Amino acid sequence: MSILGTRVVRTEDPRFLTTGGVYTDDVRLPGACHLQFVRSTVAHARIRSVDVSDALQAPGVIAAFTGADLAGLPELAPPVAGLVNARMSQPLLARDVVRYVGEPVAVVVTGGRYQGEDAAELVDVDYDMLPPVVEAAVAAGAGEGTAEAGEGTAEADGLLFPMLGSNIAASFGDAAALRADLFDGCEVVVSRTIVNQRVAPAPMETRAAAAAWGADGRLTAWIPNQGAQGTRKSLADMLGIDQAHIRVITPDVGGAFGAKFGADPEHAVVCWVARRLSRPARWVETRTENLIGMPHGRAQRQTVTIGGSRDGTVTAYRLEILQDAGAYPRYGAFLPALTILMAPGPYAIPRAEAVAQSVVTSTTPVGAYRGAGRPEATAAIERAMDLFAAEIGADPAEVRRKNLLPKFTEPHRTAFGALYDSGDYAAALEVALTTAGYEDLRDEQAKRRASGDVVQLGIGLSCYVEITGPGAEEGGPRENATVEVHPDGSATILTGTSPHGQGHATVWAMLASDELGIPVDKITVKWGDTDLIPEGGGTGGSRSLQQGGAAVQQASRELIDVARQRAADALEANPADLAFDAGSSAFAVTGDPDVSVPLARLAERERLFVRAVFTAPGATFPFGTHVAVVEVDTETGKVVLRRVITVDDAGTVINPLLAEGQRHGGIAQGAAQAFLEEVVFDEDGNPLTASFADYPFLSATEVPSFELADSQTPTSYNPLGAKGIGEAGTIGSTPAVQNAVIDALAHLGVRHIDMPASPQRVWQALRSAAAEASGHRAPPDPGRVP
Ligand code: MCN
Repeated sequence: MSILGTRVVRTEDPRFLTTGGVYTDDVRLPGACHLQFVRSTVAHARIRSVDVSDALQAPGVIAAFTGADLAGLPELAPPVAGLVNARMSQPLLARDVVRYVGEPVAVVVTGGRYQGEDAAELVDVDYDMLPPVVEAAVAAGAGEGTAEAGEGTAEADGLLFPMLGSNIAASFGDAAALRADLFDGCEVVVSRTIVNQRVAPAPMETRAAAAAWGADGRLTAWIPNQGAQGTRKSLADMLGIDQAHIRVITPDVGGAFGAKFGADPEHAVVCWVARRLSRPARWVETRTENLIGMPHGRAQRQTVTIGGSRDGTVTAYRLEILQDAGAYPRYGAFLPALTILMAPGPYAIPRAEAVAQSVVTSTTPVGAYRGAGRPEATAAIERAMDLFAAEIGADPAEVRRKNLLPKFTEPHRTAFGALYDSGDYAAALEVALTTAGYEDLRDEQAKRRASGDVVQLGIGLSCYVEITGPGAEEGGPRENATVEVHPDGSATILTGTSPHGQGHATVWAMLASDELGIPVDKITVKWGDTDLIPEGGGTGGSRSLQQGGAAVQQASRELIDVARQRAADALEANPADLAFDAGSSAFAVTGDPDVSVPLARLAERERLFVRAVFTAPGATFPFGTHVAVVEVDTETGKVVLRRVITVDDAGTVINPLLAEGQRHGGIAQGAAQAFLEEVVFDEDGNPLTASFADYPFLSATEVPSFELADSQTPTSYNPLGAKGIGEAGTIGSTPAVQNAVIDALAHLGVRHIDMPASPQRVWQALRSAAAEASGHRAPPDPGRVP
């Protein structure tokens, strides 16, 4: 009987729960020196000088380096060449100009671990202040007509890279070509600018690195990452050396959430220092450094316009995006491309268009963060659907029901070029509503409204479709796996994916076990060592099971083919007369089961392994519906999340325990964006959320037990029938919770509250609505302080 689809418990956990993991900071590296970065304390300034002479006298200091020392090294180039302005690259240590608070300016190297913090204080950086550009909208407008701006004047105009004449890092679509007649014929048109705020990935393990150069001139770098092979490439690019000279090892990773792909300038500096000083070097950042230095997520301002008829049919939708890319374009600058791709979501909207601009600002760079571009698309369309429903006085569930794409089993091409593989969006909505007891919830809400209860009930919906496993590889996205059977009856799997909480060691073993009949606990899964596994796409975009898992299955099947020939030789039989029985993990002659040979025995004389590459025809499109139920105190503005009910259809589920764990984590993370988390800068570009005292994140006490309904619509894009589940939670839950908060207050005239729906924002929205109802203007919003 197959173990696929069963709740096999994580084989990873006994180690984590007993001896604990081995994180980068735990890697033993005798004689290593320690790095402490000196970071910019101002958002935008020209560097007049950096004086490290006092720091060099401090106890334990071995060396100190500035941007000038690294002048010969390449810079960190923006990703996605051709789409993002390649000239907005980041020097490994700032040279002439700093562009955000936290930017590495110098590095102090010490023998003892904690000596660097004091020594770094002694580094004297003389800044010539330049005006910071904190707001993306201001950044977008700066530099118009100053293409040939002279030195100094352009900076005064608010340009981060004056020689480029503009802060625009990337543009998607042509804003000038937006159709003037898009909303013609609509009975109702609603438009609103909404904020998908900047959030911090805040992994439990901050960024770190350890590096040592061998006598052979090769570098070994231990870095927590989402794909050793991608990290090796980033390091090679920044250090200006060939990838063959680098070995990247991935120790245990304490959370990544999209933010540990590739490598950051700090990682490259650690490697450079180790070479320069001819001794191992290591670095681990503090929580504050992490909150201001690790690329943030989201950071979009969206203008949604939605139009249709009073019967609830949506006929036109427009999405205009302003992406804050932060000081140096990272993946954040490119993410609007994914937002646009998924703009219409699961709906059949006859006319839809979307455009975006990414701009640089004097703030921490923005990167990929769980969902990366897709949660922003869902948030926009789901808020728009509710705005439209409110305008026509319709039930939000009814409006969605009316506009969802009908069930399809053949791929469906959207107007934005996405090829949805399979979907039944209406079924997901109905299952979610039934599981939630939607009608009863509406009754309860009506009662509370009628009685004027101080605590009102809100019900929020979010229907989504997302893209998982996208890839630009020619021929289709792919991943490799090697499966080897050993003579002692155990097996080893090498994978190009890089789990950091997703449980691949368990599931990859399940997939091989299912084919080979070797027990899960006798299968070891290895990843994250570029010498052992030179190629691999890593873990991100919820690609791992559908490509990496499929490769494991494929390699296992091909291994049986290889073994069959050896079994035929051993048994002196015709290969075609042999049957492999996974139950006993042995080949036997058909009709004569006593003539058999165990699989493991076939590995005795010669190694028995197969490396396979699985290539997918394309990305897959998981979908679902989330329902959130909140209580909102209308006197204090406090939001309490009461229930979250979700349908997350990721095709065939291989291990429900792990898939549910992924949903739980994602839902919590997404909900936190809706009512809690926000990275805030003041008008000078100073980060105000630089510690966990100021940057709140969700704990188990703020969330209810999640109610997960099952739904599995297999995809034909891989033999497993699986789509990705790793990001679904963050995509569905955020708009559901936000919509629920607003829904609780809809009868009081509230139409929108930007995230996070903090007590202050909720209270302010109630006050504005009350003032509007009584014909008075509300006093101005006291500000976007969380
Ligand atoms: N799975 C399954 N059946 C399916 C789909 C998935 O059983 N139909 C299982 C898989 O076998 C795997 C897990 O669910 O064990 C997730 O698989 P998949 O959806 O392929 O996603 P990835 O493994 O590629 O994970 C990436 C995704 C992303 S992009 C982010 S960001 C993220 C996330 O996973 N960051 C995480 N989950 C995280 N979980 C933890 N603990 N920490 C992070 O940093």
